[in-house]
Amino acid sequence: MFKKIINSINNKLSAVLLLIFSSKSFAAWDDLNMTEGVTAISKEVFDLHMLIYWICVVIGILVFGVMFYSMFAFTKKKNPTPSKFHENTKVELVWTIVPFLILVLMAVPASNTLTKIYDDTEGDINIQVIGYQWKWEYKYLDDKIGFFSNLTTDWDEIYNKTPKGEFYLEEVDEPVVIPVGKKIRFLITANDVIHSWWMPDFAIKQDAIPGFINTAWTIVDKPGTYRGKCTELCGKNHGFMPVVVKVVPQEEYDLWVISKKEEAFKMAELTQKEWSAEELIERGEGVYQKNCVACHQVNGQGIPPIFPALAGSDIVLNNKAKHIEILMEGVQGAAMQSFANQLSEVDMAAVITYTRRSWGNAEKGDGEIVTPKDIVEYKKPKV
Ligand code: HEC
Ligand SMILES: [Cu+2]
Repeated sequence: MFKKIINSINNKLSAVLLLIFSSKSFAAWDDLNMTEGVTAISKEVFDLHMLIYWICVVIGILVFGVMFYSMFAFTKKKNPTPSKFHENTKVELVWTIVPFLILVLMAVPASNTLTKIYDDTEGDINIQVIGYQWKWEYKYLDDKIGFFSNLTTDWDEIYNKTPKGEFYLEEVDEPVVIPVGKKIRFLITANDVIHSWWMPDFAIKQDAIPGFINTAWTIVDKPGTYRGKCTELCGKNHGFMPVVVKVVPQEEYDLWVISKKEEAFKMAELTQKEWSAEELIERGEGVYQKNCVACHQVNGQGIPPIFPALAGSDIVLNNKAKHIEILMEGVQGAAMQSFANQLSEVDMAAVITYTRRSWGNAEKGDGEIVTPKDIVEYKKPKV
């Protein structure tokens, strides 16, 4: 019933507004408004938003109407002796009860939608979402696949050295992939500080809090790529951890799952391979760009005193063991987190080797390389 009312109010008022404002300057109306999204819930949320918006418009017109009417119709000139209706019980009852009824009227459909949003029963696919400074990790709990999703926008675009691309700050290397028409449940948490996973097209905005798991769910029927962001101020690169979800047909999803599992298998093979310094450095540069430049900068100079320079750092130059340890364990109480779970053995070895051989480090220090096998060795339990 509410839906009908909302829709009819919406249609009629929109039609009226369209007539009034059909000039070009009002064409941007849809851009200013909240997005309608692509799921049943997001559409409900949008309808609620419009219903309450129009209620506010009507109340606004009424209140300001009475106010301006009184101001102009009862000036001192026109009406020298004001009427006295102080403590008029009838008026006071009306202006208490009417707003109360309006609030209750608004609360009914709102609670209805909220109950649907907070349905946290198991999904067809359950994905754990973990916020990090400053990236997202996704773990598909049923298929046991997992990956990190890093920003891919070029740092030159960010620093205004090159023009900004179409999906500036809204593009990642690994989007979340989900099939159409299935119930996806997200279990949202964080690793370091509070983040928030926001996907406007699904009407999901859920805090990611260390030590807590918040849930959200969606069923998307329209294939496509949807973009959102972290929406909790979470530190220096808060603006650089977008959310990208690709919704694909079921068959495509199944293939993707298989390819992800194969990828993991290939990675295991790569770990066993004999790596040359050049191969490691080449791979390491990409790993560094993705995972380290946010703090240590492209040129390895860091932002002292908070983010130390890796160019010329004593650990990077001469202390291979300590270098591995810092990357694997992180530094307690500093923004330098452990990368042990974020990087494969291959990528870990590559990035360490890359930093030991870049920015003149190779010439100043021992220039020793680190291989994937060193990392595997490090991970073995010590006796
Ligand atoms: C979120 C910011 C951040 C990111 C991302 C980051 N680091 Fe760090 N890193 C730090 C901070 C802060 C320190 C200083 C820690 C301390 O207090 O000793 C540090 C220290 C280091 C050190 C020790 C340097 C020295 O001379 O003490 C190395 C080596 C290092 N980082 C390598 C890396 C590599 C390689 C990556 C990418 C895989 C990386 N870091 C990513 C913040 C970061
Ligand atoms: Cu964040």
